[in-house]
Amino acid sequence: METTTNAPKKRILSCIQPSGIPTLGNYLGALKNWKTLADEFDGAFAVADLHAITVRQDPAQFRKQISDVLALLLAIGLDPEKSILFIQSQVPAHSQLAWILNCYTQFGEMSRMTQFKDKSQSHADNVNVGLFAYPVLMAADILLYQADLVPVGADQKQHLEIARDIAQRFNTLYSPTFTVPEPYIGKQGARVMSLQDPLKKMSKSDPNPKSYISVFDAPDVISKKIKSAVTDSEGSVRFADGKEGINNLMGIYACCTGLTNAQIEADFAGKGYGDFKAAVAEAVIEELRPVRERYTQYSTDKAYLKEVAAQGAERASRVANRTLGKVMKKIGFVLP
Ligand code: AQP
Repeated sequence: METTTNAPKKRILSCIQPSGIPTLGNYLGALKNWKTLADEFDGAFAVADLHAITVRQDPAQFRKQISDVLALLLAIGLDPEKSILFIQSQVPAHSQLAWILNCYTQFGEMSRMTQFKDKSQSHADNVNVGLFAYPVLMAADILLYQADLVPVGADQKQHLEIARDIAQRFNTLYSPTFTVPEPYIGKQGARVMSLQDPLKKMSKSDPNPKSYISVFDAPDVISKKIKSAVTDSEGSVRFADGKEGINNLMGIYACCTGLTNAQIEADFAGKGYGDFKAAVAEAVIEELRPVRERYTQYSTDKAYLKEVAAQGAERASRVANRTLGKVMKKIGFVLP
């Protein structure tokens, strides 16, 4: 007789900061795969606005960015009936658990975080405690939902390690409370580099807008930015050390077209960078076109966005509060 297993799907949690308009880097490196993840797993996807205030944000712009990123999650095809889509600050359990976990995290282990070292250099005028404690808030995000899996890029690996250490520490001190999350290494997303300095990753908070393509950039803006991308003086389209600008454009082109580097090199043999950049621009425009069109629909429907956020916050709170309640009880807090 055939047996069927009804094992529950694993939970996966992924967040994006509304610290600017998401870039082609965020899209190719993360967002493009979220729809597939949502189909395969029990997905929770958050607009991580609490994380974004580690850097100063203009209030009016910040409000718009939060709502735009929520509209973008819908535009990439996430279904709010199926996945939990929410805005982090609308679920108070994140801040509550983060404070508690701060008291179970050592200053020494946090001091080793390389992202803190990097970010405190790039924001030397505002090295706040939040920037330092950022990985603990990220641990709270993950542990509240008992996430089995967290998609992580190279720059977030250290932070996931901390989340695992905190979970194991708490489970050992009290009793099993948190699922210890595993990194999810899925289909390799591209690591997209800055168009102006290809040794740096493309970032939405880069002060130079020519360094990134935003997912909402109009086609002519995309063309202009790619045209002015830094390359080299060799003039041949090939992937090689020392050709970081071209390597980056080849990576972007490969991600949008599905071609391999060898195929790209063959297609552009004997052609100059002008032709190649035009082809890259065309591929990026076509890749982002449907996302931009759907985003335009969702972002103007404020009532719907509000409803999605409210429903998401309610579903997220139900899960998060269950975990928070357990934690508080184990520590010895007097629950209401
Ligand atoms: N350049 C990139 N290439 C590939 N993936 C990238 N991601 C970010 N930049 C690139 C991935 O996007 C997801 C969401 O990132 P985030 O908004 O949470 O934070 P981030 O990594 O700090 O992104 P930014 O754009 O660089 O933001 P700012 O400028 O505010 O620091 C993550 O999965 C990330 O790996």
